[in-house]
Amino acid sequence: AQQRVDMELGLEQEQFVLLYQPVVDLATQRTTAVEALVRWQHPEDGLLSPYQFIATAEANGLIVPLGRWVLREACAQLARWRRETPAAAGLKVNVNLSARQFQYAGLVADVAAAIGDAGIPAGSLTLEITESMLMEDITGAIETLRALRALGVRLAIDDFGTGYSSLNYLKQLPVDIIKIDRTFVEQVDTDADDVALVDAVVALGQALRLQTVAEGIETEGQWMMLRQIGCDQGQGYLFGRPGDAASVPGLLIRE
Ligand code: G
Ligand code: G
Ligand code: MN
Ligand code: NA
Repeated sequence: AQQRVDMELGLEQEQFVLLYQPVVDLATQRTTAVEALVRWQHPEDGLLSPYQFIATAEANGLIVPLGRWVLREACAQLARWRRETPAAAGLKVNVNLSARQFQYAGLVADVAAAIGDAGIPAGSLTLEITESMLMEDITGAIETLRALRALGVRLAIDDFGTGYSSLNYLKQLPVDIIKIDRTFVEQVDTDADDVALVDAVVALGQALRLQTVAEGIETEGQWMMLRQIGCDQGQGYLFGRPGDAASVPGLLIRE
């Protein structure tokens, strides 16, 4: 209960911040997108990770206003980069949605307003959802995904491989991107089973015309293997840790 009051105050007083982690093209190492990752600069407890407050926000309902803030701030920040940095012209921004936010009836209107108010192209926003969020109510989920896609935003399945989506469902899902969970990437340079698994997911992505993104790349060896497998893009400490908004133009100019 205390965290709810704190969180409402935190939203009012703008205590939440977004960090941005680069998503790179695995062939060229160019940054194509950044994933927005929320933190709470708590007045007493310091910088809190989403693991310390997202579940509570889901439970007490504040995830909807918090998620709306994340969405609006990420879109507004992309607009700032686009105004200030010529190299940001094609940059995309990824925003994570939570389960309750995905089920919220006002989501599509919130997304439309965030894009419209920021004045960014709809195609420069990618929404990340997890398999488990989709599987709870597949018919309703497909409807929401269609409505979001009709706005022109792109959709990614996050943490792919850790949930329980059947191939039959995957085929029906109107999504654009599969993000391969980092548990499969961890040993992809040393474990033949993981190579086979990632290879199969990339082939699946190609068959369904979805882009593939590998998460959690920390070593050159993992990068090289993923490139060889044909994975399109990647994200991880090797390419960049989550950093503040001011760190992003440097990622674009580095090329
Ligand atoms: O950034 P970090 O690795 O600490 O993120 C931890 C978890 O929190 C990840 O699963 C990530 O997807 C999730 N997360 C980060 N930012 C957001 C956000 O803005 N909204 C939601 N729903 N989840 C987020
Ligand atoms: O669930 P989601 O994929 O959105 O989670 C993103 C989380 O993964 C963020 O909290 C981010 O800090 C973390 N992350 C990003 N890159 C790496 C990495 O290379 N290694 C590890 N261990 N975590 C990472
Ligand atoms: Mn994510
Ligand atoms: Na993920």
